[in-house]
Amino acid sequence: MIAESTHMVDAERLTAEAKGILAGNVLSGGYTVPSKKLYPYQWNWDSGFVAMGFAHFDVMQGISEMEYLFKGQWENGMLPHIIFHSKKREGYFPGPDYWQSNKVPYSSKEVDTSGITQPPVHGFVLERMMEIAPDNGALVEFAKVLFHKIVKLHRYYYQHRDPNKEGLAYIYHPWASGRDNSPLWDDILKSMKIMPGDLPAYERYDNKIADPSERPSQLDYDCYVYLMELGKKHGYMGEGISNESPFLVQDTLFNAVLIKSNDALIRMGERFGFDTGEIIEWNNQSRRAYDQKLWVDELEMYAPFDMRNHKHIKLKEIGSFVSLYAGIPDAKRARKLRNNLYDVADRPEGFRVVPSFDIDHWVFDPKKYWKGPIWPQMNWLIYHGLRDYGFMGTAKKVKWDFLDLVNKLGFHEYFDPRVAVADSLEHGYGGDHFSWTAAVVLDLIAD
Ligand code: 2M8
Repeated sequence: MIAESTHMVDAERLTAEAKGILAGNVLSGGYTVPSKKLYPYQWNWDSGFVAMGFAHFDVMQGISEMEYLFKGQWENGMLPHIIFHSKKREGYFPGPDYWQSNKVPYSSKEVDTSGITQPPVHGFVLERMMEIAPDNGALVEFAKVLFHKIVKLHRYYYQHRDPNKEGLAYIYHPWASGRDNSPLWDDILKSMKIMPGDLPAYERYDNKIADPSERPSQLDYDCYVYLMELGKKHGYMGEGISNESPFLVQDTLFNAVLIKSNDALIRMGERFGFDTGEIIEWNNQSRRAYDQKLWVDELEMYAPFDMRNHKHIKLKEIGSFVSLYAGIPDAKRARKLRNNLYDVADRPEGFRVVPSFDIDHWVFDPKKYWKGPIWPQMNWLIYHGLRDYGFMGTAKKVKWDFLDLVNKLGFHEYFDPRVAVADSLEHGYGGDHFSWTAAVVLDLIAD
């Protein structure tokens, strides 16, 4: 047992369970699904965390995870958010038959994929894997190859997702943010004018497999499909999208993750003797642009920028804290960010950290997906950021609140941040036997 403040966590049991979940979610010997029923294919940023989890007990499987993921990389460099290694209809919408990536000339020639991307965690994941398994020669050789594929991915963002050459990449779909139905996107989605006939007929499965009250609404889904149709019309890239998409956002989480992965690539590139000049240039500009453009004084936080409507999305939301992990804020701004977390943790009604959305906002919903619950991989990112800035007390709280939830409620997709409610429940929310939950638990316990 590890005792940390008020938390008692059975580290041995959690470690054994986590390894079992990861191993149990591997398909065809090669790649891992996030959760067998709900998400039956390979997901981009999930697999990053999964590879890191495997590095703790089966490095070759971690390497395989990344190899399978990058089979889906498009010839233009883009790494899609879902890789469909299996052609079977697996009970997930939208599947390969919807995206039709095989009709796009510059898509992957090896596998079918989706047409949008997700936060580029791969650079810092690869570096973390080498920290976990420093003596593994196969991993180092693999890293030397993967390095170039990750650089190609980042080059795609800087060349094709940054029309004004600011150093900040845009996304054109909420799913690419990783935080699908965050209230951040509500105003943009509400402003979208969807006419009868704009959408193909489609059938959701997510709200039949998981509790529909925890999932995004039908209106949200219509907007998601509308944006996918727009992507499809333009081959999922180019000016057609940046000119037409009602959703065009420079996101806090996405760009912080890109910057952190650039940092990792620079360090790895120097170690391997590769030229890192291009990455250093990207990163200097990105770091400056993030800090200058995305900071919003009245929130005392960073906020995403809505490029279509030329304004910040002024809401307090979890993505902003990932800037700490990327080392973006100076000491003063970092303290302001940390104070936001203090504020939540000190509430008399009792909250575990980190809720994914502003607990004082009227749309905060502690049960509903990205509108309030605690997410495993987010706590991992924020824990490391706080630690890097020396905020040890808050960092520990972020780590142990999460481990405590898993210890009590199991390896779920996300969790209720209200202490009294979570303590009265028997399980977490969303999918169970969840891969990134297992991966993050392994890494945090070993930390
Ligand atoms: C969730 O997103 C997918 C679409 O990508 C969905 O709801 O169907 C998000 O939490 C996303 O961040 C995550 O990568 C994915 C798989 O775990 O599920």
